[in-house]
Amino acid sequence: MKRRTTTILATVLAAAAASTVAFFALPASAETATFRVANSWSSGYQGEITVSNPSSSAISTWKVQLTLPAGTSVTQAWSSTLTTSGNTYTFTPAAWNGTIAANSSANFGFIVTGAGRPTGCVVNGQACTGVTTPTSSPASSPSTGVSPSASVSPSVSPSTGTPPVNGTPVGVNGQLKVCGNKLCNQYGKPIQLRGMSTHGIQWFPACYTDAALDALATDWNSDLFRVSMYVQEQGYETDPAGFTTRVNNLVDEAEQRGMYALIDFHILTPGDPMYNLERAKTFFAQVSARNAAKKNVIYEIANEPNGVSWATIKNYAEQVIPVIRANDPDAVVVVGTRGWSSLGVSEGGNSAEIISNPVNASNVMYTFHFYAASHKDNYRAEVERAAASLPLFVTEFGTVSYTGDGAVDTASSNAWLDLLDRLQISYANWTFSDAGEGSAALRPGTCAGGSFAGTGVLTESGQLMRSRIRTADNFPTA
Ligand code: IDC
Repeated sequence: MKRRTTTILATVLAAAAASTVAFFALPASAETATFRVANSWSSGYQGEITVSNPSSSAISTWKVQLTLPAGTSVTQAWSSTLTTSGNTYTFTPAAWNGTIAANSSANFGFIVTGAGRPTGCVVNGQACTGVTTPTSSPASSPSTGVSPSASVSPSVSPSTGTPPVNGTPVGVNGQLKVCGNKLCNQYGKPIQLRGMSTHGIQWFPACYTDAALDALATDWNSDLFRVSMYVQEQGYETDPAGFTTRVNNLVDEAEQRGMYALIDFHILTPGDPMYNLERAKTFFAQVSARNAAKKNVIYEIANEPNGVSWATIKNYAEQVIPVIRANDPDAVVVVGTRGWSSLGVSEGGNSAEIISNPVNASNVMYTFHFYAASHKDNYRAEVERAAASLPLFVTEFGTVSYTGDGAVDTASSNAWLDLLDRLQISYANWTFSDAGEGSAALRPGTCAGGSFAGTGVLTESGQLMRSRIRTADNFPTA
């Protein structure tokens, strides 16, 4: 799955060595645009353009026009709006990156089908002229004398991945794969991952520090860390680049500790995943390109669809999954289900609609969520039935009511966890946070206090979950 990172020149410099980058320099004090290949695969590549403003005054907008050779086309773009006319691809700013301050830059990315590199580039109406400079010091001046300061954006460089830490969940299990109705490890043996979910990362940044992740990995023995990136409610839609970076950083934090990271695109209201389809494509193109080399990433493409049919969810999944697969062909993808990921039960349905009409993709699992004080025997019976036919992943559950608050229902929680253990269904508990609600594992004020280990910081829910999660995994290795 690991792809070589290449930075390749456009235009006449296409044959240059992979360690060069093109600066399409304009006259001094005008904008420049830098093209690079952020990632590539057999059928295409991910391109990235940085528009730089080396002048001492802000520019109010930009437009980049690329020409591609026949047989090569741009199929999607992010952080910009794409229009296509013949083989000319015009990129204009997204809502937030039109203005470029003095000595600053804007960045956008796109997916290309076909191998051809751009044969022409125009920035704000002026032809680009390529000048080479070594990538080893991308901020150094090219020979034209136009300062390319801030001309290479760090945002979409693929991460090479950290070697798995011996004896950790990722170190033992390696790259995961769906086999039959189970989640299997690198030895093809079924395993169960047990861990915790963040609360909304927009609200609780102090809960996801190094010390917090250390406690999860070494005190809780957590196998899994779910990163809940809300899309609405002050989440991703307000700052796509910023949230993408935060998610990537948390993926790295989990990897360094040998934990799997479940990247949760936390749609909730509105419940129709199609409302966020373009955002999902943009987000997953970026995180899958950046994290393709890693073994610890699992993608959860829609937290809780609600008020929509299974056909709509399936349609969404079949548009988002190829975006991930283009970059990271072997990663496990988890698909939300109807009725707040209840397999349809909370909206009067059941798993039969999925079993008879599954997502047209391999290596996928289906989401089931429950809140133990609200969802009991009839939901457990449905999970047991569904698990005979579908690979299930409990990417979120609470020990309390579906509001996320109220008292812990210990009997129902234990009945659920016993069932999940028996069926080897992986789970993440809502939430590893100090929110003032019954589902939070940490007492209010814990995160500001900065120490996370032990039972003294835990709520009743936290104590129950830590005791369930920290028991030995005994992952099979042969
Ligand atoms: C809840 C949070 C709460 C927040 C609310 C709205 O616990 O603090 O105000 O979301 O953002 C889910 C959702 C999850 C909910 C959780 C509890 O996936 O976002 O979190 N829940 O209500 N589905 C069922 C329950």
